[in-house]
This record gives sequence, C-alpha cells and structure tokens, in this order.
Amino acid sequence: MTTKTRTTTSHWGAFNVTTENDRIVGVSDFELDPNPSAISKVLPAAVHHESRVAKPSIRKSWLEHGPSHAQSRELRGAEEFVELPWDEALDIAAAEINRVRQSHGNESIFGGSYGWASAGRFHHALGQLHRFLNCGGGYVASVASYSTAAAQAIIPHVFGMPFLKMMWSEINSWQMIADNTQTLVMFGGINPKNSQVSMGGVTHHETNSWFKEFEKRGIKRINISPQRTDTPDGATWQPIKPGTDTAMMLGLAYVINSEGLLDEQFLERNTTGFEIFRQYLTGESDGIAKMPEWAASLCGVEAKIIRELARTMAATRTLITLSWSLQRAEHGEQPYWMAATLAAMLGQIGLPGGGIGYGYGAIGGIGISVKRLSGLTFPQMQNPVKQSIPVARIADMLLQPGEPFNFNGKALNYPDIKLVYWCGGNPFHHHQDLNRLNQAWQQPETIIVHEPWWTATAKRADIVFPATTAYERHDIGRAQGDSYLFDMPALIPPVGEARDDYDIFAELAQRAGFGEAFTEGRSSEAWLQHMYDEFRHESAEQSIDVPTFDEMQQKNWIDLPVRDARFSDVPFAAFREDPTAAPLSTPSGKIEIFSETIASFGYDDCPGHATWLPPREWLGAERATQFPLHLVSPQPGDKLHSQLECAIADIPGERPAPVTLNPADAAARSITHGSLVCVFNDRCESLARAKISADIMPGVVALPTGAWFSPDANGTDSQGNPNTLTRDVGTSQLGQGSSAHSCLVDVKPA
Ligand SMILES: Nc1nc2c(c(=O)[nH]1)N[C@H]1C(S)=C(S)[C@@H](COP(=O)(O)OP(=O)(O)OC[C@H]3O[C@@H](n4cnc5c(=O)[nH]c(N)nc54)[C@H](O)[C@@H]3O)O[C@H]1N2
Ligand SMILES: Nc1nc2c(c(=O)[nH]1)N[C@H]1C(S)=C(S)[C@@H](COP(=O)(O)OP(=O)(O)OC[C@H]3O[C@@H](n4cnc5c(=O)[nH]c(N)nc54)[C@H](O)[C@@H]3O)O[C@H]1N2
Ligand SMILES: [Mo]
Repeated sequence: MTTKTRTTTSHWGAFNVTTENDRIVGVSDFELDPNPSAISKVLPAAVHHESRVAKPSIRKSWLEHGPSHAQSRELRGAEEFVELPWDEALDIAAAEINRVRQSHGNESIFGGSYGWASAGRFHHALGQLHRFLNCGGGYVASVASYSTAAAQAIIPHVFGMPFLKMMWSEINSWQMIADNTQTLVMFGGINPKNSQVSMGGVTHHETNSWFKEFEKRGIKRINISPQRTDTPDGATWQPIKPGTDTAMMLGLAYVINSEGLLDEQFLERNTTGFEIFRQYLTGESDGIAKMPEWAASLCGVEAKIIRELARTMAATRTLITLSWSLQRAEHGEQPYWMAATLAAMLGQIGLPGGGIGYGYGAIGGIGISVKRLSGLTFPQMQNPVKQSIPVARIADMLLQPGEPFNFNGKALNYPDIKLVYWCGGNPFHHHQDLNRLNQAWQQPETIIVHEPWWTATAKRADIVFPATTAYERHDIGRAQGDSYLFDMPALIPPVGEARDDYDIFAELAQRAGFGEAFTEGRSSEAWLQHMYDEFRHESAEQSIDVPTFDEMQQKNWIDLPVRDARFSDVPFAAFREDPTAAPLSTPSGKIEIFSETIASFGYDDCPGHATWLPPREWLGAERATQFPLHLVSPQPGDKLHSQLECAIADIPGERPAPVTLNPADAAARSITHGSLVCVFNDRCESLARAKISADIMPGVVALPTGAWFSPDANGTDSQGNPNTLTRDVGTSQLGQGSSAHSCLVDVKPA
C-alpha cells in the first residue's frame, strides 16, 4: 500500500490530502492557515460517493426519438439514462452541436453556464466551455453574476468604475481600518462564514483575527442585520427587517442634513446632484420627510437609535460597509447607492479608514492587500455572437423567446435557445423559483451537462459527460487576492470513466471540425507549462522571482512576495484631494448622487437618485398578512453552495437543511428545536429542520442554500432548498440581478 500526503487548494483554501493507492482517505489543515475552513472534511466521502456519474449517459427518449421530439422533453428529470461508450456518446454530442449550429445558428446556443466549478487556473469548467464554444462560432453568454449583478450595474454610474475594481482596489485594507476607523457600521454584517471562501481560494483566513484586533483597539462595531451571527462575536447587534436598509440609511441621512452635520465642501467639490436628492430627503419633492420616525416604521430600528447613530457617524471616523446580500434582493441597487450617498454626506470618502466599503466578508481576500500579478489564464478567444442575457434571467429567456426586456439602458430581446450547454454550475441549486425553471427547462431541444455528480441539473440533462474533480487532475491554483501559488497534483486517478473537461472538449472539437483551434496542438500538461511560463515571465518583469514549473511542483506550493502588510493607498485619496486633476469616470467626473444617465432610462424601479422603493415581498407588504415570515437564504457555513452535498446529506440529522427561527416565532407555531417543519408560500413548499435561536430577529427565518433540489410528485422539496420558495424576478430593469433575499413564507410543523 502506498500512502501519500500532499497539499492542494480549493475555493475554501488550502488543505492536505492523504491518499492510499487510488483513494482519498483523509484531509488535514494547511499549517500556515491561522483559521482553516472545515469544508473539506467530507471530501473523501464525496469524491468516492455513489452519486458520481460513472459513464457518459444519454436520456432514453432523447436517444430514441432525437432532439426534435418535443413531448419527451417533459420527461427531463424523470427518466432513466442509457450509458454509452465514450466514443459513441462523443459522436452523438458532436453531431448534435453541429446540427444546431447549422440549422439554427450559434445564437441558439446558450453557454452562459453560470457556476463556481472548482479552483484551478486551467481546468476551470466555464473557461473551458467558453473557449470551446467560441472556437465553434460562439454562443449566447450571460452577463454579471448571481453574487453581485445589481452592484455591477449601479456602481459604475455612481463611482465611474467597475464594481469589482472598486471592491478589490479602492478599498480600505483591514490594517487601515484597524489604524484609523473609530466606527464600523456594517449593513448585512461582515460574515466570517462567508469569508471562508473566495474564487480560486483564500489561504489565510483572517477575518476573525482582524475583528479581535478591532476590539482591542476599541473600534465601535455595529452589525445591522437580521442575524447576530452575520459578524464575528462582540459587535453591537442592531436587528433590521430585511430589504429595508435604504429606509434606515435615509433616516440617518435626514438627521445628518437637518442637524447640519453635512460635509458641504465635499458635497460641493466631489459630488453632483445632492440638491435634487436633498429635496427627496426633506420631502419637498414627494411630501414625505425621511425622518427617523418614518424610517423606524419601515425598518423596525427605533428612531432614537437612528438619531444617535447618525451623530456618532458624523463625530467619528466612520466606515460604512455593505454585504453583497443587500443587493441580492428586489431593488438591490438602492441600498448600494444610498450608502454611497450617506458616505458622501459624511464627507469621509478619501480619508484613511473612512467612507464606504462594499463586500468585506462576502468572500475572503477583500481587505487583504496583495499586489496584482497578471497571467496564468487560459485564453477563451473572442465570442462572435454578441447576444447575451443578464445571468439571472435564464428562465425568462427560455420561457419568452424573442420577447423584449430592459437592461441598464438597453432595450433587448431574448434569444431563441435550442441547445443549452452547462459545465461547472448547478442552476437547479442556484436559480430562484425552481419549479418555474423546471417549466422553462422543457423549452430547449437539447441540454448537455458535464458533471462529476448526479446533481439535480445533471439529472435534468439529455447528455451527461462524467467530469473529473479537481483531485483527479493536475492544475495550478492561484487567486488574485492571495499571495500563494499551489501545484494541485492529480491525487488519484479519475473516478469511474470520468474525463477532464478539457479532454472532453478536445474530442468534441475534433469531431465537430475545430479541434486544432481549440487545442492549438497542446495537451493539458503542455497548456499548464505554457501558462506557467508566461506567468513566470510577466512576474519577472515586475521584479518578482518565480521558480520554474518543475521546482514549483517539487515544492507543492510557494508564497509569492506580493503581500504588503501596511497597504498605504487610501481609496479615493487623489480624487478627494483634487477632483479636477483626478476625476472619476462618471459623466460629471464626480460621485453621482443624482445620475442624469439613470434618470434618462425612465425606470420606475430605479429612478435618478437613491430612493426607498418597497419590494413586493417584505415584512411591510400586503402579502405579509398571508405569509408573515421573511425568508433570507444565505450561503451555507459548512460548505460551498451545492458542492459536496451528497456526503453531507448522508450524515444523520443533516437533511433536510436547518431553518433558523426566533423562539417567539417557533412558540407561536408549536415548533420545537430539531423538529421537522414545512416552509411554504404560494409558490411551493420545502421540508426543513427547525433550529430555534435568539440570534435571529422575530419575523425572519434563515434557510441556507445548498441542498440538492429533490421535489416529490407534489413539488415539495425533501432536502430544504430555499429556491423552491424564492421569487424569480430581476432586482430592477437596471441590474436584472437575482432577488433571492426578497421572499415571504410561513412555517408549520411537518
Ligand atoms: N436563494 C438563494 N439562491 C442563491 C443565492 C442566495 O443567496 N440565495 N446565491 C446565489 C449565488 S451568489 C451563487 S454564486 C450561486 C451558486 O451556484 P453554483 O455556482 O451553481 O453552485 P455550485 O454548487 O458551486 O455549482 C458548481 C457545480 O459545478 C460542479 N463542478 C465542480 N467542479 C467541476 C469541474 O471541474 N467540472 C465540471 N464540469 N463541473 C464541476 C459541482 O459539482 C457543482 O455541481 O447560487 C445562487 N443562488
Ligand atoms: N461558507 C461559504 N462561504 C461563501 C459561499 C458559500 O457557499 N459557502 N458562497 C460565496 C458566494 S458565491 C457569495 S456571493 C458570498 C455571499 O455573500 P453575501 O451575499 O454577503 O452573503 P449571504 O450569506 O447571502 O447573506 C449574509 C447575511 O445577510 C443578511 N441579510 C439578508 N438580507 C438582508 C437585508 O436585506 N439587510 C441586511 N442588513 N442583512 C440582510 C442575512 O442575515 C445573511 O445571513 O458568499 C461567499 N462565501
Ligand atoms: Mo455568489
């Protein structure tokens, strides 16, 4: 028996893996991580789980009747698959791709394929799929992400830069907060459960240790959130009704304006449109003064607390932070814009430890200062098809081919999709209102999926190719916000007949007639060497010495000299100093409190300045008389989305997933801790396991994402996937993002 222990990395960080012969038998913590994530604990069980896809599989009716047989599409998800030898399945899939390209054109292929897949610079499933489809004439893409679509739409209008650039680069580092901030006002918290994870990995998990430092330095920390656990322990918890942060911020702004606490000079020099906004704030334009009492009636935070907080914020160096969850809700653009407006009124943008910061804690790496290095990318080539959709509008697209929709100032039409190709994502976990998606999913003629596991999405495909996991292939791991670089060795051979996504696409491209364009004659090993050499070369140009590919593999990992503990760039400092010399790329060159551009779109769901717009589902809605609990569906603390779920579901007591309820709400419904409950509304219902806790405010329940959608004949989900209940509607015509957090339900004993 050969036993080996090697290090690899993942979206939740590095860990050591022990193998015996061809099996993963154990995992352990990476020594240099001060607070390692426990997510990989179930890895040995998951990688060798019986739910792995063993062989290429084609849905029976599709194989028998072909893609044009519309009736059989209704059987997706309810029908058996026929296992085929690789060559035969590849021939069939390549012929089908070519049929669709020739008879309907590449505009009928949807390759948006949203999802997190696995860490690793080369074997990244989405990059592989996109290059493959681009080499074959292109595909309908998807724009932005489920994570931050509303932010990505609004922030460029307000700050004149992409949201992701602002979040990674124009932000106070943890060190700068520790050194300068006096009051940290966290809307939606700064969540240590979420900062376990970052795209491509985060090696040092530091959120908790920074919060200990903040405590030591006496920084006031205020967690404005429906759950106490949304920040590390020790912060002041101010519960707020979900979806009402904009109202609370308006109340704060009202006090700052009426008590003369404004930074008039900053507003005059560095912003545009404040006077128009002020008329709304005072009620001159709509007859409603946004007084703390008005805010309190909406958000549930006492007027007295709002007044005091406003005064503290004006009197101290204050950083306002927002989690991503706030904008994953109907009208999610508004709290992001309103927080920028509030920060501008306080006039601390451009001062160390002051102003605004989006996304701390939403993923790891934000607030850690690391020099950026380019390279280590697998080129995806140009997409000749120009049509795309906002990522979360997939069901609308499939249900309404040709229909018009608005998106960030553009009037567009949905394409008519015949072929859906998914690789590295699980829409039957991540999309809202899954029963609606189930309907929409009957529209395309053919659905092809690559998956390691029989997920709800794989089960609803026509052709399923078994993909390797990151532990069965050689790759390089590196994330932009991280100083480490990992060799990710092939720890075990492929499980079953699984193949790498790259090899599957190389075979398909060969058969479809564009093999050389896709591979450029390289094997995956040759690509790794090529990408690494380019990275090494580009790093050398920035005076960063990187060992050779062979040396790096010997070492297993390296820590690149790109960390800068005392990140000295104060965000927006030059712009604050001289907005004429260092303007923003907005039309005015300033922070846009009123945007002529947005106003010109004429959207009633996103007017020209930050506005309180009640969502259709919140605790103040008419609908709350029928469904009186607000469901938030946060990311799971014990895992990454729906990944490794098969192994968690096997643990006794873990499924259905836990729904957290306040003791008062539980008592009113005769629900006891640990009992089986039914979470329901008029869209659907799901089973869950009651977790009673005073750490959630009354009126709000939390059911994390991640369970594999498993509806019975009535559509009741047995595992606890919150997307059976959520509403599938865009955040607004501006962002068209996911509104996952805007959802009313009730709960009863099951
Ligand atoms: N209600 C509600 N819903 C939400 C959210 C919410 O807050 N509330 N959040 C949303 C957000 S922000 C996100 S990011 C999404 C996440 O949704 P997804 O990103 O779709 O979730 P994952 O479970 O990470 O899906 C990745 C899939 O890729 C597969 N995979 C892993 N590695 C490979 C590989 O190498 N090759 C192939 N072919 N497949 C691989 C995994 O097995 C898994 O099925 O969920 C969204 N949904
Ligand atoms: N462990 C783990 N970490 C993850 C992920 C994972 O799957 N597992 N996924 C990653 C991904 S893809 C993303 S996008 C990020 C998501 O990061 P976020 O979007 O910031 O996180 P969520 O978990 O959706 O929500 C965090 C908290 O926001 C609060 N909240 C919800 N609605 C409101 C509201 O209207 N107002 C206020 N004030 N608070 C509200 C809820 O109490 C919830 O617990 O997490 C990342 N990190
Ligand atoms: Mo996300």
